[in-house]
Amino acid sequence: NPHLGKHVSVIGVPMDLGADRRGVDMGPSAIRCAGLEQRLEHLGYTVRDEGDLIVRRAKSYGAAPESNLKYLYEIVRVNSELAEAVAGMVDQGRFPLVLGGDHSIAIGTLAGVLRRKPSVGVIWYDSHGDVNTADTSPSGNIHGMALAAAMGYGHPALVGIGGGCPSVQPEHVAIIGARSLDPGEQRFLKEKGMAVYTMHEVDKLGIVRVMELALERVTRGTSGVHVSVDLDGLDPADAPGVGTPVAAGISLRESLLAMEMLSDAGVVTSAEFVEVNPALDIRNRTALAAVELITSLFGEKIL
Ligand code: B3U
Ligand code: MN
Ligand code: MN
Repeated sequence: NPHLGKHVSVIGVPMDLGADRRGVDMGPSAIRCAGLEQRLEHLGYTVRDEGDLIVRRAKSYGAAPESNLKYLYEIVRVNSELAEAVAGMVDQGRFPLVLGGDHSIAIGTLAGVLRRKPSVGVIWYDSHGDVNTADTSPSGNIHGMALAAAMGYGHPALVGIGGGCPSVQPEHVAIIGARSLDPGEQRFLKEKGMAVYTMHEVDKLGIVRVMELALERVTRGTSGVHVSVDLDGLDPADAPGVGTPVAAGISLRESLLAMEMLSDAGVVTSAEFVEVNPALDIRNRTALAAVELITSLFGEKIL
């Protein structure tokens, strides 16, 4: 195994404020319960579980009276801690593997990564675009704004997470699996000329061609690639335990192949797996799918 001896740091972020729906805070626990650490160790990695960050999940925390953003300040506080933790892992030469929690934690993960790798590429595997801002969001839920914030757009408190770190550049991003985009998001994605591989492209070109194109996009002019997997990118038949399931998604088989192609490319430097909601799941199926995706991303081969 070419990965033998490599060091992985796992950190859980039991965040549900960005989705404003309970249950997704149990995601890190469910993914650990599905055997993550043992599976990675079996692949030859040295795994350090850094535990979970603390999320103060009381209604009274983190309200932002002057904006429509739900729980803004607590989300900013946790993401700032996450950014510190992730930057520290990169400094120590450890691979940051972040377990969500809702997708708002990508702001902190990317802020931490960007501080050390200012030109990182991003694979955003999701049924949504997550490029709303306070002005376009239909819900006020910050998990639908995470990619925009990481790119420097949105509320200054979100954009400022990580203390003035660089932003993700639009040409360094590939969104894969999109099938639910709000009008403001459609405008944003067109305006910025972003690479969006919707289900139309996945079905028409096939996942292999889509991943080739996406890899080309995220590796040109970048150093390293961050892989952000929202489990709702998968079809709800394979990943039922998510807060906002969207029908007609990417199958688990296609998704495993996508992860294997990312692994084979040898460019991935950090990853996160988010939106697993055990309260909505069927016998931990979605967390088990997440673990299969992770081991594929980390180079597992059947033969
Ligand atoms: N685009 C909608 C819905 C949504 C985004 N991400 C999730 N749901 N998981 C919004 O609220 O921004
Ligand atoms: Mn998402
Ligand atoms: Mn999503």
